[in-house]
Amino acid sequence: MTMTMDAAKTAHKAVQKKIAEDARPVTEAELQHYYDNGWVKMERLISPELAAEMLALAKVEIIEKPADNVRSHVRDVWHDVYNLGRDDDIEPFYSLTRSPIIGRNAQLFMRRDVPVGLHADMLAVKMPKGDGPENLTGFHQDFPNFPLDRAGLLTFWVALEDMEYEQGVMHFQSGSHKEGPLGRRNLMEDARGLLDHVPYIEKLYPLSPPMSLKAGDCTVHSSLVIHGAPSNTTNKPRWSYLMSCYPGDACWTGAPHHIFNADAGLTPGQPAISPRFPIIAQGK
Ligand SMILES: O=C(O)CCC(=O)C(=O)O
Repeated sequence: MTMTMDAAKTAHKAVQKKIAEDARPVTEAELQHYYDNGWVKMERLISPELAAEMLALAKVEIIEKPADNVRSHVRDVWHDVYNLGRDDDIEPFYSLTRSPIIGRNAQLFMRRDVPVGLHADMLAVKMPKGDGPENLTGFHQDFPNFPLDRAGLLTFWVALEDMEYEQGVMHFQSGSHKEGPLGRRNLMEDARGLLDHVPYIEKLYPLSPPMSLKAGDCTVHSSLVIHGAPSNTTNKPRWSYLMSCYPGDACWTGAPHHIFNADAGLTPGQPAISPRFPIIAQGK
């Protein structure tokens, strides 16, 4: 039986209340770490229980449903499923992607009180060695892949299950966000990726130490920090869920793009606000 619109709204409200009590605000120390390094680890952004609920649904998406090449892809580096929360109304993804706590955290990371838009969410699962896409994510910046005129875009990368570095937890050239945009590289290109083009970076900005994460922990990274992830060399999948946000004062440059474009109702030179991208924090 299909849910009526009212029933769906009531169901979303209940989950929103649960998430309001579950997700936590960023601390001052975490903000400072992010400003200094371009990334930060936040322990227990969400509870292990909420992460477990999401993991159960992620397993259905990745293991039981075929990749359909529209929102789900088997690539070299992972098996992904796009926009479960943004577009598919699937709880608790729907309410987490719209959580005012996540929105305010993003605004504080962006360092200005502008509206925050959610342009994508995604499961990105590196499979166990020998059992699907497990390859490393080459070093890259995200910013050069977006046709937006200013910085601020960032990603929350949430562990849905405890994971060791060897499963493919992300790493960062700490502080490299201060260099600005360094060029567009394909993240599946090769191990060193962008680093081969800017070798001085490694001398100036150290690679973050190998991290392990507990279910519900996350890393947050700026679109300007150089980052990547090792391949999964273990026999367990890397169950990660990503939410990417952009600053609502950023204008679409008009360059062709699969997310920010005229189909989303955007106009070149105007703020990239569209009904397609939920606004998860209001400007002040
Ligand atoms: O999950 C990964 O391996 C990399 C993710 C990434 O590059 C990103 O979120 O920008």
